[in-house]
Amino acid sequence: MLAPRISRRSLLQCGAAALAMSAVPRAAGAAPKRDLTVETRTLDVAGRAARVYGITGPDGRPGLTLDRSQGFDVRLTNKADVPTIVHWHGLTPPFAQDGNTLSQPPIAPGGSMDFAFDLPRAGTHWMHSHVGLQEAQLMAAPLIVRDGPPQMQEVVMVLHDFSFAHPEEIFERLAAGEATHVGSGVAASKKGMMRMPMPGMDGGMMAQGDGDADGDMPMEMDLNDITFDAYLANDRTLDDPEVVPVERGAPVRLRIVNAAAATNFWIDLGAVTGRLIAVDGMDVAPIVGRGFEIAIAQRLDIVLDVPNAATALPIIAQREGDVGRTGIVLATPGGEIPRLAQVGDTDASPVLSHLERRLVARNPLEPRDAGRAVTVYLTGAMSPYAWTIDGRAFENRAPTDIAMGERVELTMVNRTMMSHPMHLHGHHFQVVGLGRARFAGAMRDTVLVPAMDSVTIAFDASNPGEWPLHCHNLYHMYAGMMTTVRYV
Ligand SMILES: [Cu+2]
Repeated sequence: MLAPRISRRSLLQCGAAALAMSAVPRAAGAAPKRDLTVETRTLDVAGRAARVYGITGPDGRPGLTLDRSQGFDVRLTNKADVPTIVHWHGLTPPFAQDGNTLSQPPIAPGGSMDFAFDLPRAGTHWMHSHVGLQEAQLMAAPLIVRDGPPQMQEVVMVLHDFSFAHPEEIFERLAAGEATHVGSGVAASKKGMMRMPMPGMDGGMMAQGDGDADGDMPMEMDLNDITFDAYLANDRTLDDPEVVPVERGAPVRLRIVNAAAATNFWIDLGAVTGRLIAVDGMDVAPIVGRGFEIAIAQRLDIVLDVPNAATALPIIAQREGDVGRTGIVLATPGGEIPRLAQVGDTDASPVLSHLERRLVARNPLEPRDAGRAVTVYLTGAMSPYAWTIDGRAFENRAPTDIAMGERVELTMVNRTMMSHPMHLHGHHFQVVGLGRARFAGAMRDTVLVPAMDSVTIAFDASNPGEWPLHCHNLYHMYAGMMTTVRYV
């Protein structure tokens, strides 16, 4: 870690930030308290019953849709058979309400916990268990924050990877070094070439990727250390997808959440072109295309113009390095719903963060010199199955200490042969570097650090706590790939 360099200016800003925080009135309470319930449910996955979890909102639907002005005023009740805590992924609450295992104790079965904090901005977010491997059993749901009435029809699409094998069993088999695919659960890793174009996906998008701009030689990387039995969109497989009625000749806002435990996807809009307008709930200058990458835990907001015709528009998500896919269908009145195969014709290419350099935040960080620069190394391997940060598992972590008010630049250097979707709790950060390239990119909360590559993020330390920084591949996190960034 570099020694901190704190300028007088950043000290002044620190004081101003503290004042501003205490002066903001809390809007929560403007609307009635919302009930959220964690429960177990039975899901039909391709004709077979599966016992999974769910998080249900006051209207009986998964998750919550809120207006920013209402604040976050929620009672979370645990009706599942296991202790749990739910993290509000994409929101930046005070530390004690973040819903991670450091910020508060788990809620016992039958218990409940209240949350109340402001919602400073709108966005497509989600919620998920932060205990053990519960998220892999679908303890996750959308968390949509609007700013006023919707401008157009909105469709939420939540992606999952699903196995009939219990996630603990999958993890044990990974840890035991099992590398053959037996029934469901664990498979030998797929190899993919880094810096490779994306066949079958939108050429216009990939043509402007970073290519070999870093001068990197093409090399083999590991993809997908787990094979799943099914990929779900809004809990359904492609043989019986959700069909969403949409108006002909009108725009639709797709809010896509990658809630998968261990899968990066490519979104394929098929015949229509979309405009990507937000990533991780944070607005970006629109990017036009038909294929978009979405790493684990990330979100994409895409506006589509539905043709003025009787039509059906499949929105497909295909797993990187694999043929497995899922999706939903948008259909206008009279549109004929096509039969959709659950596998694509060819493996989708690796997700390599090509999109990242093209993204420009609508509301970037204020220009300011970083008062502190920190580097962490993403370490570990599939065999033996050990994923760490700076060579340390979470229980032996070395927290990164920063100071309130600082602009921090955090560089994550990936020394492994897999990509890692890295999530920092409690903050939105700006992506400012990928490999050797510097740029002013998107505001995000989760960024994919490609294999043997690096990503630099910048953020302002304005929300004190000991904030988890972890890989959002759930099995990597469970193996120990988590540390913290802390300040008071
Ligand atoms: Cu990882």
